[in-house]
Amino acid sequence: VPKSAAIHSATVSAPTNIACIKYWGKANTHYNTPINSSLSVSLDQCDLRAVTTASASSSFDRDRLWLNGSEVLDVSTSKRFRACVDGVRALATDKIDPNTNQVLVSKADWEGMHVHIASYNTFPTAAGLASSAAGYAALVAALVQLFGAKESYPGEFTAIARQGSGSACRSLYGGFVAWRAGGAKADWSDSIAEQVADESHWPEIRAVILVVSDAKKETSSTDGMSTSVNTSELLAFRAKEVVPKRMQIIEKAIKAKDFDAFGKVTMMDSNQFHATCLDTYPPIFYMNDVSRSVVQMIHKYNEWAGEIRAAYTFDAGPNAVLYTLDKHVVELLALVLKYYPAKSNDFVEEYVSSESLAKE
Ligand code: 2P0
Repeated sequence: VPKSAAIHSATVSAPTNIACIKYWGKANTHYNTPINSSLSVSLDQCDLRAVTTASASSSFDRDRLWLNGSEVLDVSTSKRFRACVDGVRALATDKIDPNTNQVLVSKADWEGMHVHIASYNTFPTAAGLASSAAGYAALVAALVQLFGAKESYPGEFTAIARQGSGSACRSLYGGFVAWRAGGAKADWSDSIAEQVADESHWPEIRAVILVVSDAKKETSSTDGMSTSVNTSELLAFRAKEVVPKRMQIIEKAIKAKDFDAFGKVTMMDSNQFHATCLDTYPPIFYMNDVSRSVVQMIHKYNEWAGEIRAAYTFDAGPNAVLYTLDKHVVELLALVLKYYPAKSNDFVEEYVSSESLAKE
């Protein structure tokens, strides 16, 4: 292969993440920065990932992207895609042959190449399971490897991923990850993700995902949060008065492995996020009757146990993510399977009219 036609490739995967303290609302739409900090768990032990191959060659005539095998047309003008490709390429370094120490591809060579990106999700796209988070994180991580990119300050790659999709910045790290809202700097370079504790810190924690529906959501997060920022006074109060306190509570709970405190603040923050959706005008409904029955079930379970053994959280869709500890996972799954035995909505009525859970 002549040097000019060589194709350089890197394949990387990134996990989805589920927020315990939610991001909802943009402070700056150009830099895609949030009105409040947020905190999530990266689901890096399970198969909810985006797997992305990034290739570059001077033989490519334009930038192209394939998602789950289908080409996304006109991607090269997409603002989010450009921010990621151009952002990482600006940090490219020379590719050196380790044996001869010769420069195989210089930084200037990278600048002259187009990219081809192929990405696969191992889970339903746009069903409120944070597919864009994994997707943009994998895109940035694959480009970093392809271009041998180096950060000029810690967290710079997360600031690039954030411009693809806000929540994507948190998927670049494993374990428990905070996205600091930032805003002290004019270019928002302080709006970055930081690992609060790594994936080995609290190995007993488990996430159970109840897929209530894998249909595409009706209101995109970007549109929904824009309407919320413009109309919900509760959202403004939440961002300023509530979330800063909750960030402190949850970081302390994670460091101390205090599931009771972690679970309580996670459930309260999910509820407040959905309350701000209801407070949006016109209102946005992401949770449905099945979602609400899961909330009731978890509260009954914790009441019966006399402690918090499971915590629910819901994103921009009806699916429930339950956090629990490994010692309770069998009990929790037995409960879930009892009340949600089949692909039917019949159980909702049965559950709501039933007072028997506590006895069982
Ligand atoms: C979160 N969500 O913190 C919250 C909870 C949904 C509910 O981040 O416009 O897809 O691409 O920055 O990141 C969804 O918003 O929005 C989200 P953009 P994103 O996980």
